[in-house]
Amino acid sequence: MDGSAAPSRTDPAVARTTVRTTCPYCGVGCGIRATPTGDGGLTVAGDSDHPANLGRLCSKGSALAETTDLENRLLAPRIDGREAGWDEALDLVAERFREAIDRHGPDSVAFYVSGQLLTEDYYVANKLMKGFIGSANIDTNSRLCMASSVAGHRRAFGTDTVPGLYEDLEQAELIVLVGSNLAWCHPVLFQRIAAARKANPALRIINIDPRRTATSDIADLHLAIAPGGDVALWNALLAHLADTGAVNDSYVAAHVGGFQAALDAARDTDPALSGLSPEEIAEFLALWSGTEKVVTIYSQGVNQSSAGTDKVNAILNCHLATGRIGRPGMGPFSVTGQPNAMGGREVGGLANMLACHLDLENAEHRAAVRAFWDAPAMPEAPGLKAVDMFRAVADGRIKALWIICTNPAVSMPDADAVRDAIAGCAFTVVSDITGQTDTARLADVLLPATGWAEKDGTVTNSERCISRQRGLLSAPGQARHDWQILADVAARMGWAQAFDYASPAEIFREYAALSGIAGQLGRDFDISAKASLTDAEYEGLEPFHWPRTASRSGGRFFAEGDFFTGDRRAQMLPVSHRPPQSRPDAEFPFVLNTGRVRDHWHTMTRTGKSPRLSQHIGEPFLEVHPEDAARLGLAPASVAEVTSRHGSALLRVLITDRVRKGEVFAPMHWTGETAPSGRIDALVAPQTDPVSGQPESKASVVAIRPMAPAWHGFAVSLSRIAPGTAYWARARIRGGWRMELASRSLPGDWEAEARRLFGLESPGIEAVSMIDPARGAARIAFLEQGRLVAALFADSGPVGVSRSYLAGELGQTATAEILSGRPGAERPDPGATVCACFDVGVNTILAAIRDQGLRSVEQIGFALQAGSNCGSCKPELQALLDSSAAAPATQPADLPKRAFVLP
Ligand SMILES: Nc1nc2c(c(=O)[nH]1)N[C@H]1C(S)=C(S)[C@@H](COP(=O)(O)OP(=O)(O)OC[C@H]3O[C@@H](n4cnc5c(=O)[nH]c(N)nc54)[C@H](O)[C@@H]3O)O[C@H]1N2
Ligand SMILES: Nc1nc2c(c(=O)[nH]1)N[C@H]1C(S)=C(S)[C@@H](COP(=O)(O)OP(=O)(O)OC[C@H]3O[C@@H](n4cnc5c(=O)[nH]c(N)nc54)[C@H](O)[C@@H]3O)O[C@H]1N2
Ligand code: SF4
Ligand SMILES: [Mo]
Repeated sequence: MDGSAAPSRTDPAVARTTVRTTCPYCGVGCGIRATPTGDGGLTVAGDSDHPANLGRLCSKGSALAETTDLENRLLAPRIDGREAGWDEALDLVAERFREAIDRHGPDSVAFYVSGQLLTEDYYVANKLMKGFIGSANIDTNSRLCMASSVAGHRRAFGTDTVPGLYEDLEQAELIVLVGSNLAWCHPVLFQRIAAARKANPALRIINIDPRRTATSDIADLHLAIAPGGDVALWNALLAHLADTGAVNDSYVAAHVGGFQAALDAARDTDPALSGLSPEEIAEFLALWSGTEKVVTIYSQGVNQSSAGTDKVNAILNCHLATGRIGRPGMGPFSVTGQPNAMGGREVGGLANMLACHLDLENAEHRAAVRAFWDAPAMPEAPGLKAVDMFRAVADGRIKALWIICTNPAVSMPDADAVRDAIAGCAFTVVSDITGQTDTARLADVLLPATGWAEKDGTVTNSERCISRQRGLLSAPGQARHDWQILADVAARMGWAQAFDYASPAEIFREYAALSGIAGQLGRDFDISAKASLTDAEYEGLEPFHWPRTASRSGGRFFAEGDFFTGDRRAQMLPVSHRPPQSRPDAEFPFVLNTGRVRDHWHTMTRTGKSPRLSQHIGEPFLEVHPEDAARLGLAPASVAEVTSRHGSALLRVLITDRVRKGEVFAPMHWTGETAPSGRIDALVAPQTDPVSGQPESKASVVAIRPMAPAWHGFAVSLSRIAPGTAYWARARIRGGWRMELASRSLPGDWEAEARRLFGLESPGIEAVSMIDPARGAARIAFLEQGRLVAALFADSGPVGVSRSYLAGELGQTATAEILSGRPGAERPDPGATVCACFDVGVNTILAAIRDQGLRSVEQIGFALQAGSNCGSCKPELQALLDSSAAAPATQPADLPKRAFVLP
């Protein structure tokens, strides 16, 4: 248990001036105006001058101020768990890497980095590994994220170019969202689409996703495709385009190769393999082929597949065949996940790339980069891709591993095996902002990095827009910038001169200069116009789209062809349907799909600190179709035990027809820190796409059965506890934590059990309780001088108390009705939070819809404020309106939280 107060920081040196910076979460890349409050905190608002968001922010961006305090922060280097000075830690890292390289060669070491690094950090890491250590064993979590899009772009365009711009969404007549839950994962882009639809009611929206999501709710057509069915659908489209004369013959003749082979492969594909009905397919084909201005947005439902690269090319084929690319309102649009996923691709963070979109396997490119860096060594073959890298760690080929800004013990497929591999590695270094992650806990050396509000550099968003991130709080404790840490290690390994950077501006200039050479070699990524920025100009750098050269400023690509292939033609690829690698069978009959929720970011090291963001969904869950649930004997809000060939998990059951029969969905966010039995990647198979090496995170096979615990529980506590029950999940609330529990054994003495759980052995803490041993139920509140310090509600089935009421009572003088677990009759129960910004609960919204006759999201905003700030909850508000209209008997929309808020 850990009840100690977080250290605080004051920043008297920082004037309270507003700083323009960029959101550190998703690839939309929203501009933010942040203002230090002088006491170590800050306030944030959307930057109305930033082209990505024009002032909008989503719930996560809006709540950034709740994530920058020093609770959980790593403030000093650690060696084997003890605090150490920087010199000792850096000497040790350099020595152990040098030793491994001398004894076993450069390929015995590896870096695993992240699309959340700034471009300058990333550039230095890549330069150190590829140019100086002389290995290509640097890979990044973008392998789990964007690798299939990168590979698909390179096969079709000759380079990794996103052709279009966000403004295409406003100009399109049809937007197709493939494997993208944009409403929750790129909320500001989703809001731009919602606004575009308002301005142009003719705009049509199609969503292709096996699940019905918040994004599907805006769609005119939701196609619940079979997992991995995408190539079959897009091949059907290509054949239809050819059959109906919709091919742009002159564009194809002038700029595209491979048309006939691609068409032949398409005609050979059975459209039924998409899992869609002939009527659904026909509607899609007619809309797509009949609408010139079409943008196809795609994301992880496409990339995270063992056929990911083929899915990407199947989509690109249709845009190339129609010439619908690089012109206003049309084009394929791969949206990036992380804030600098795109920048990482540009600096060559992947094991098979060099910097500035130059190719590692191209001798001319290699020689150019080597000369520019004056590099002593340069690998000629690609390094290990993420899944293979951790296999090499497991079998001892990698002797020294440096993990920076990512949490692979949680986020890699086969996560238990990855965790064991890291634990068993001869020498592991982890750079993070916190030491409290599943990965950091395994490090031999832990290095404290500065975080978002403290560091300076650039990021590139989904539309090739490069923006500045600017520090506005001082570095806490001894934390240092990632680029500095890397450069310091490089210097200690003997390369001081090549890594003698004084500032991110200096790194950026070097990078921009290298991009000029890339431009001369015929690459797309050229920002050489920025190579001689002064420090002051870098400080004031406005967001800009690449390329930036003497002759070109931003804009779209490929309207006039001019691809980056040898003959300047795009390539259409012959692709065929391949189902996911694991097929359900008698032992593992269900397909497990995984993804994200609205208010959490990956492994929650930041969003998990925010009470606001932790209220929307407080625990890991499993979406199960009602017929499957009935067959499996899974009750609503019970706990399911899910197993695969690789591991197991316990998850809260959410019964919903939003998933297809035989398929289940679970979020990726929970970890050893927040719900140890909810680590979903423990179940995910480490199978990959043969071209991109990207793991198939969306289609593993699993078995499911009820957990049947001895008791279920809900608890609130002022101090942070790890209950140790078979199932537990912990979420931040104001002033403390709330927990969901399930245990396999019934305690002999409930009060003693609860005291142990909360660490409240002191007799000075009074317990009031209601215990029903026959039913296996107990309600116990602990009071210190009348103030509620903790409470446990246990029952034989899922516990029906008001979570929001109990969370609000924590730390307050306890009232008589505290053991009832809900507010007295005079105070209505707001229910689970829907609007995080104004903390408006589902019951409040439903009551207002019913009692005030509200008909629209705007009316709800007017009446309750809900949805009127960031707007991220608007799809859920609409769903509540729809469900109220359909079933006036207060049966709300089937949102995950409904499983946890029992009537
Ligand atoms: N709130 C929030 N936003 C985020 C993030 C976050 O952690 N939280 N992370 C960011 C990052 S790094 C990324 S990469 C993006 C990811 O953004 P998205 O890709 O939009 O999000 P996911 O939920 O991973 O997956 C999208 C959808 O793919 C569907 N899908 C699964 N299998 C298939 C299939 O075979 N075909 C099709 N067509 N669809 C399928 C899933 O049902 C799911 O709804 O989000 C970014 N934004
Ligand atoms: N099953 C399943 N698994 C998935 C996915 C899925 O859809 N399903 N999605 C995959 C995708 S697309 C992605 S992108 C990955 C994401 O997975 P991860 O990258 O592992 O997740 P994060 O929680 O974002 O990890 C970032 C880490 O960096 C730390 N950090 C934050 N800022 C800084 C900084 O400035 N410097 C340093 N050094 N550290 C910092 C954070 O504290 C955190 O520990 O997950 C992948 N895994
Ligand atoms: S959409 Fe939200 S998470 Fe993404 S960049 Fe904008 S504010 Fe940040
Ligand atoms: Mo991602």
